[in-house]
Amino acid sequence: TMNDKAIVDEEGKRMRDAMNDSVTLERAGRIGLIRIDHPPVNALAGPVRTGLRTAVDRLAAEAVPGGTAAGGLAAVVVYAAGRTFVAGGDIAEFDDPDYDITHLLDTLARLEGLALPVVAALHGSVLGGGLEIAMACHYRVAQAGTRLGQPEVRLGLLPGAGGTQRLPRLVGAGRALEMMLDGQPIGTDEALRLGLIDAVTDGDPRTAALAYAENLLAQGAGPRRSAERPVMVTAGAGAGNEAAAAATEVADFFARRRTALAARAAVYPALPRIVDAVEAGCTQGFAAGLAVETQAFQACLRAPQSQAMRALFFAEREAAKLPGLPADVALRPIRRVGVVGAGTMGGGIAMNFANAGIPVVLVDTSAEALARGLDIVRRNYQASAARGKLDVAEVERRMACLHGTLALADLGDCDLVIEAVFENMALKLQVCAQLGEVCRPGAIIATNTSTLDMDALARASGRAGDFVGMHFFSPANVMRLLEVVRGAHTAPEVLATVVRLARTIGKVAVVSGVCYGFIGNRMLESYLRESEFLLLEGASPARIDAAIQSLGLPMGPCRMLDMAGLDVAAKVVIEHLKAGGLPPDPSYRAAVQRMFALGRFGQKTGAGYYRYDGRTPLPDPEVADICRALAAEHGIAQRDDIGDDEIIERCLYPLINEGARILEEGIAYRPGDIDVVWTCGYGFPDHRGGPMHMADRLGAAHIVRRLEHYARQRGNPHGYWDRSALLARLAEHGGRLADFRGA
Ligand code: 3H9
Repeated sequence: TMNDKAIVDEEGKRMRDAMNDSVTLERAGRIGLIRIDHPPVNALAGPVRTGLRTAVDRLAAEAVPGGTAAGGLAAVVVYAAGRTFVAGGDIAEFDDPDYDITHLLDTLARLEGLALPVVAALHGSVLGGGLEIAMACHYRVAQAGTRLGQPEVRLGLLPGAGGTQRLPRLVGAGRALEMMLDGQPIGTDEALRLGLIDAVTDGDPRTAALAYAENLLAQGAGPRRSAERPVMVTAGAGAGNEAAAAATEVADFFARRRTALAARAAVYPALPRIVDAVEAGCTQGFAAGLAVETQAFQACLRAPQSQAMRALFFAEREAAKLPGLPADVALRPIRRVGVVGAGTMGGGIAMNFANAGIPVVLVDTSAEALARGLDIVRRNYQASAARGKLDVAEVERRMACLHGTLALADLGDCDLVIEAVFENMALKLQVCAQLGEVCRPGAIIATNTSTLDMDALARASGRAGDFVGMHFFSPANVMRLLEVVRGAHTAPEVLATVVRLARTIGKVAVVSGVCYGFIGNRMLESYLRESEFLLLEGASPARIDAAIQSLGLPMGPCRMLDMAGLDVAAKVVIEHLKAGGLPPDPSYRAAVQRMFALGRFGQKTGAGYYRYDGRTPLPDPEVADICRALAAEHGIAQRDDIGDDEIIERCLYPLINEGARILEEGIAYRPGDIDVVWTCGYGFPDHRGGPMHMADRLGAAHIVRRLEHYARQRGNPHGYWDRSALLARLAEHGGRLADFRGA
């Protein structure tokens, strides 16, 4: 790994010496610097790890406490080039079955073991392995605005480069556990308070760290090793309670943490392992704790949950990449946004932009509707403020971004206008035509429709090139997903602008082609179809929901529709029927339509698939009667042998099958996009990676066999069990959905 890129000054001293392309040794007087440069985020890829190792070896050889005129080094600074310090281990490498963390652990131990003070110069995102390097240094200086954390748990992992040992020794076991269990990074203010960093600088972190090191040398300060500190079990800073806690107290402390995690431990195995590693480090010392960490880290790397979560990490980032887009496409600036319709959806959409400081013009047809909409937004913000999540001044700042008006003409200076009026074709056609008139040339016009023909709306606007779908999910200010719908004529730069804007407002955008329900609701339809057939066949709502929830979804289909409103759900079915989109099957989604007819709208009317005591769903014997009557009407036999497996397979496999069709048809660009839709928009559990990832784990052959089984068992007059060509092909020839790229 060593090469000869040494730069030598007049006196023959090396000033820069490349270990490899990613790590360079520099010197500034008697201070040696390790510079990490591995774009985009300095992740700890192979070359960074080997470069670090060589650099630390070299520094060890040249270390001379106090330095010498001949060039011996007196202190070391570790810093990184580019937009951030090290953002963590290289997640892409974790799939390598030979990935081995022990060399890095050894390098960090030797870095920490240097006989010279070692100062980390931090900026950007000091995450995971990045924070672990920083903690192996003796002192830490961070640029204001730096984020520090151990987010491994979000990838189904635990810190694997000593984090479970050094973090508790720096900030106390209590806060360290919190940071590792929720994965949320902290800012420099808190890091300073906790003793995780020693100084904050507004300037260049390298310069500040050099000055800090000189200062240490002037004071005669030496190494200060995290590993040699005791673990404080009490909360608080390293400067906290120095009295050692009694053994029973310690045992109790960890037992309480374990109990609190018990419910989630089965699906997030990293959680209890974090507690194990910290406890071992606390009771048996650094080396023993590290051994527990290493073993747990390697086990988690191979666990299916982590593989799923890592795949999602990359899928979320890939979703923003638009295939076939010219590299030089110029995005349209979005400085001002218009929203038509101040209802729940419109208000929620407007909030996203106000949160990001983008001015919004909110239009409605009556002063009352407008006032009501703005009032709901204000109360929403005030509720956040009351929970301590928002500054009171920030409430006003955001409200000041919102300008209500009754005149569509006031949208003339907006760069993007989103219509969020009632889901009715005639109304939307009219609004889109008006927007085509009032919007300035070059403005983007978007519709929030979830079911209507977007291309017809685009034509109505007279500006199909400027037209795009922006399908927000309710509540629009909360849900992370934004389906961006690509119409037949949507201009590439319009699509790219909206996808980019989604990121600005904190959404994950997934592009969908035009079809009924787009990616998410189209797949949902087959899931709801089967759950309603199961109701007719005699499975209770509680039974169905429990089976689905056992997969890790927060709610089964019956609870979900009760919350969303069975009236809303039934109207969608009825409209679809009117538009000729349903199969000629009178039993198709008969349950939801009957509930609607009976005035059982769900939670809001106190009864739907369940009856409600406040918000608590209770089984309702009337529902069984209703389903029995419906089954008799439609000649469906009721059974009492419907098990969890059948419920799961019948609800999920048709959904997966529909996802495969969506790929074949080019509606979604990639399988990962579908997984992002389901995890960010529908609560599909991240530890299963989404329906397409889950399908690959089950295997296409298995799914196809089960679809064929149900086709035989249920009959297949309406093609409900027809296999998608893609799944059938994979079942026959092998291969994974994950490798599918483009029809
Ligand atoms: C870990 O550290 C385990 C250790 O304890 C033990 C082992 C050492 N690896 O998000 P962005 C790519 S586990 C590989 O769009 P941003 C990303 O895919 C890790 N690649 O930028 C994208 O690539 P592309 C713990 C990574 O500015 C590009 O960088 N660390 C990694 O919005 C830009 O990413 C984490 O979990 C990585 N670690 O946000 C941090 N990170 O351009 C994960 C990024 O080809 N990363 N990439 O699409 C993040 O949270 C964000 O990326 C970050 C920047 C906040 C850093």
